[in-house]
Amino acid sequence: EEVIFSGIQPTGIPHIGNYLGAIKHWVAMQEKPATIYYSIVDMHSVTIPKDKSVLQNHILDMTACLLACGIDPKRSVLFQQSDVLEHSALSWLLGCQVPLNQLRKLPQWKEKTENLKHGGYLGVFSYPVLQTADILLYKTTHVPAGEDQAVHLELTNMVASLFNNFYGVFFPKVSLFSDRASARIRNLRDPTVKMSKSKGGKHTRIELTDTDDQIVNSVKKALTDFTSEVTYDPVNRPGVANLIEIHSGFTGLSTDEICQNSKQLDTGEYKLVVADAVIGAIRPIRDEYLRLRSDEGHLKDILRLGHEKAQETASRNWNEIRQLVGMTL
Ligand code: AQP
Repeated sequence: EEVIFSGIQPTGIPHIGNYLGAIKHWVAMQEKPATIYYSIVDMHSVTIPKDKSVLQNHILDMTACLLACGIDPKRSVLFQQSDVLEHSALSWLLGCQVPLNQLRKLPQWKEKTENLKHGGYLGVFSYPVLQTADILLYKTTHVPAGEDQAVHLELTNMVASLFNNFYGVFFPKVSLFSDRASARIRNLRDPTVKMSKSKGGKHTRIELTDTDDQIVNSVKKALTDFTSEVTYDPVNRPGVANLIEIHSGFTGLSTDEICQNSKQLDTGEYKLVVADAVIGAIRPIRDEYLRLRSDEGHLKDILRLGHEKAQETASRNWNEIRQLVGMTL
């Protein structure tokens, strides 16, 4: 049986990178005959602590956004990670078999600790282990996520086989489902880094709730280069390639088709075509978000229902894991 799991941090309104790299596929996967879990991973988001009300609002924002994008709570179990304590329990157990050198190698850790005198935080260091537990707790077989997650999935499979080898086969092999073309949308002002919810200022990203004007403005300000033709060359023209990938993600056109169709345009004119495609796709999401966000009671009900369903599987699997390990008498 196919089990799909993926998570997103409540660290702000999701941007078009989150949408094209992950959420779009989450929605599409609901057509499959699979059991599906989508988690708002608040435990991960507290690796960078924030005010209490900020986190609360971000959780509700994310819930409303995911529903507005088409996550259907009847098809998918949509839940808040910290509601299910077994994530932390399994994380501990798996962490006991994770070699530190594997974690030290991960790009995430290197980036976030570079300038810290005290050497960095334990939560940031071990968060890939918690992520591994998130996935394995539901005996997941497929994870739809951006390409940046490939190294973490490798770790997940490594940890799963360490466990399986020692305690007996329990966890299945996990595959990453990632769409190459839109797997890594870049920061609009600096196409050498990825678009991010919490890093980078104004006009570096397009959020799913941006107004039409904000979208046009951000696309117009996107960093390109001094060549006026529209060509797809991610190595030498990363800014233009990023716009083409965004355009492709929202229209389904291939990068070749886009370049063919844009032969008469310079990059300035092409930006307006891209902005139009983004606006067309985002407007209904934004409208639905605003409608849903005004009813917090409804959002909380959906998370409560998701918790009940996720908890059922989590409790059952955790119990079996405890038996395998010898923790039940
Ligand atoms: N730029 C991106 N392009 C494609 N996919 C992306 N994802 C993130 N950024 C891009 C995918 O979105 C999903 C959710 O990500 P997350 O919330 O767990 O955290 P993140 O990867 O750290 O994303 P952000 O937007 O950069 O958040 P912050 O700023 O909080 O760190 C994942 O599937 C990810 O692959």
